Amino acid sequence: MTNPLHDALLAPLGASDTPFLIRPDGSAIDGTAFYGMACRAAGALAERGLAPGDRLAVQVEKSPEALALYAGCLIAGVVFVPLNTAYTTDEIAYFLADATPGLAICDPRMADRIAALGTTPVMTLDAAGQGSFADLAAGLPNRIAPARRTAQDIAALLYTSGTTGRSKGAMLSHENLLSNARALCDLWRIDSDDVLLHALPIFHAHGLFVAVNTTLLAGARMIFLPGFTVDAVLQAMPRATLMMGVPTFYTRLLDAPGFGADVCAGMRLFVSGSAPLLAETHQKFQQRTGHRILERYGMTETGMNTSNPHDGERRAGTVGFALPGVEIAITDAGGAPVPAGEIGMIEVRGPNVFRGYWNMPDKTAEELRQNGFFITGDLGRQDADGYLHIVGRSKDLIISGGYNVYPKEVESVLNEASFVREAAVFGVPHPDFGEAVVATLVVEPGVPVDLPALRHDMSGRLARYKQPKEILLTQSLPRNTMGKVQKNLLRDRHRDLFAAPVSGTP
Ligand code: MCA
Ligand code: AMP
Repeated sequence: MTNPLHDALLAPLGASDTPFLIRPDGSAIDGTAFYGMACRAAGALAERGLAPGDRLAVQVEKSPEALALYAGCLIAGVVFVPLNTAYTTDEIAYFLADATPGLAICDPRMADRIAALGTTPVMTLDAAGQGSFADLAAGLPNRIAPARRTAQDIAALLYTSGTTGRSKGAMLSHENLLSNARALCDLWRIDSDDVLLHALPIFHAHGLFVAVNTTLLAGARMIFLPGFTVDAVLQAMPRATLMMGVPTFYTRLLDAPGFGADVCAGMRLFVSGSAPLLAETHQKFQQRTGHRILERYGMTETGMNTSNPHDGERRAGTVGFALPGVEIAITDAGGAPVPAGEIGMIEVRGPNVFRGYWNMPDKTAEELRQNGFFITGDLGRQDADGYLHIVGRSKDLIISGGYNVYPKEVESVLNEASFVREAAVFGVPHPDFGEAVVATLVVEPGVPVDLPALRHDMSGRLARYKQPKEILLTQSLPRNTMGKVQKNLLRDRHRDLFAAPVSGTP
């Protein structure tokens, strides 16, 4: 192989005249046309001086052209660095300084602000696939020789939020991505007859690698929606066979009166992940549609680790078994395996485990053991039949609608307000997002409280989904004898803040 991901995922498209991407209006882009778009993108990166191993930062709306940027990077050997479209300029500044990309491609609305950072040359691509990058690519050849890459070369750098508030770039190799796509195609029986209903964002591992790489490897096709809306998904579902989503997708569908077995008649598989799927949602979904959602478990650093079976029992409230080739260990504080059935830290080893954090050897050493096991920060246990149950997290993390929020990052921004003596950020149950971000502030005596100003400040600095859905004021925070804020008590105290009837109740 000269370039593992190109050869396995993209080269077959170059000779395919069947549809690959289907737009919401039903118009299609066939394999050859998409391969041409990817080659032109690769050519444009070379024109801009990017060489194999250089990074490309991308913050653009979802579109076929945006996906062609990813494919173009694979062809050019350029490391793809996708960024959430919700990130503010402040957040982007950090990623550009850390990844030092040779080019940033962004929506025209962000271009001036990103250019003003002065760190990175900027080109544009809008939601319709237009912009200065598209103009440059348009005139270039439909074919280009793929750059030589080895299985260990880095294909993508994906940022995950860090417990200390600083995001970490997970380096993912060709082998990481390809081995995971192979395991999933096999396990979920994805083949060229499949039509994936793609409504996830393509700047995270779920929508990009789990969904797109498996579709490419299987020679399948995708109905490519710009985002998730219940109406668009209901409209497209009768033409699809497979959907992957976060739990919020499924609870929102269950809330839609038009959703039921009829719409799902052509579907063969629904997959859920990125956040816990309530057993209740699993059961309601089965009652309403006859389908048992297949839940799986993964991380940015590892891709997918475990999955419920395609053919055997899909057990609600569990994430199934280790993928073929992947090992799971449940360990105690010292890293030794706990007795069978007991709760411990979930550790993962296999060809899916990333190459380390970009520029952060110390963080890598903390989380990736010498023996190859990655310490996930998730707590779990295996039941008597071997199904893995995720029972909690040792990391202080909130997962809201499938997006990760590290409280520390939000607390740092809140603590800067003059009237805030101390902030504590935690997650509480939310009927739509699973968990919602809540902040409790201890107020500085004598300083006037100005919540609108605080919210305004946050909106320039933190992506919308990280901003607290509720801000509460308090006299003091509960602490343990060591002086540490007891977030579990705060969570318990405020767990009914967003209480509402469970989604999907008939
Ligand atoms: C939007 N908002 C959110 C979220 N999304 N707030 C909290 N959590 C969120 N996830 C904000 C909006 O800015 C808006 O704020 C308000 O909430 C309502 O927005 P709404 O229109 O309802 O949101 P939406 O645009 O419909 O988005 C909801 C969504 C989206 C479709 C669930 O969040 C989504 O696509 N999530 C998928 C995330 C994902 O792909 N995760 C995979 C990570 P306001 O009203 O104040 O303006 S990869 C991963 O975790 C690993 C590898 C794995 O295992 O998969
Ligand atoms: P990320 O850092 O965005 O890749 O998020 C990874 C985290 O999402 C994992 O460490 C888990 O805490 C969580 N996660 C992913 N899938 C599931 C699942 N099926 N059930 C519970 N948590 C999950």
